[in-house]
Amino acid sequence: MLTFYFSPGSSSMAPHIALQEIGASFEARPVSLGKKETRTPAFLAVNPAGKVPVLLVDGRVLTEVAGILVYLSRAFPAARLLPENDIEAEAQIVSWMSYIASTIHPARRQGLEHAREVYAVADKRLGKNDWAVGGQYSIADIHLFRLYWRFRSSLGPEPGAFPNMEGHYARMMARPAVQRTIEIETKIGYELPA
Ligand SMILES: N[C@@H](CCC(=O)N[C@@H](CS)C(=O)NCC(=O)O)C(=O)O
Repeated sequence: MLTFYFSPGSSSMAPHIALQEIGASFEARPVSLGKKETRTPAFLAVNPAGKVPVLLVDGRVLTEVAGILVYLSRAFPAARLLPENDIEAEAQIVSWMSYIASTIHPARRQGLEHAREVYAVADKRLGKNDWAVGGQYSIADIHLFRLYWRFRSSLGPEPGAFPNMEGHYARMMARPAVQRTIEIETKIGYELPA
């Protein structure tokens, strides 16, 4: 039994996309950032870090986007969100997700110039490849997409500054799981800081 705590458009959007990709049934627990529900005693009892996403797996707590993505990809191998029997590809996925969590995620808060530098590195690393690792769609793509989706409009001014990230964004937006996630989260309503 999976229980998913999420807030529309936030970090939790990445595992939400993965849940839609694998088609797993789960109990959805929307959390309002606007009402500071991540700071309530009830939520802090679940995740002392006071952050979404949280996935309960038969009541056991799993936090952090990367951890939840790895769990979902391994628990539902038929969705092929992680390459099988390919140590190097798996390590590349961990490498991307470490960079995304530690460097891309906090970048916008550190100023526009810094964010643009960080996305330029991601753009170069992605190169002309359709997907982040080994020519196959994976959890690294989902993680990468969510942050670009969130900050894309604020990275301006020049259009075309991140051509590879833009191509990746378009490929992601074409996926039914991404469209479904956005539709569900839009209906609940975004409460993202400007
Ligand atoms: N390192 C965490 C970051 C999660 C995170 O920053 N969540 C934010 C939303 S994007 C949050 O829940 N903030 C609520 C708060 O700080 O009260 C992860 O990868 O899951």
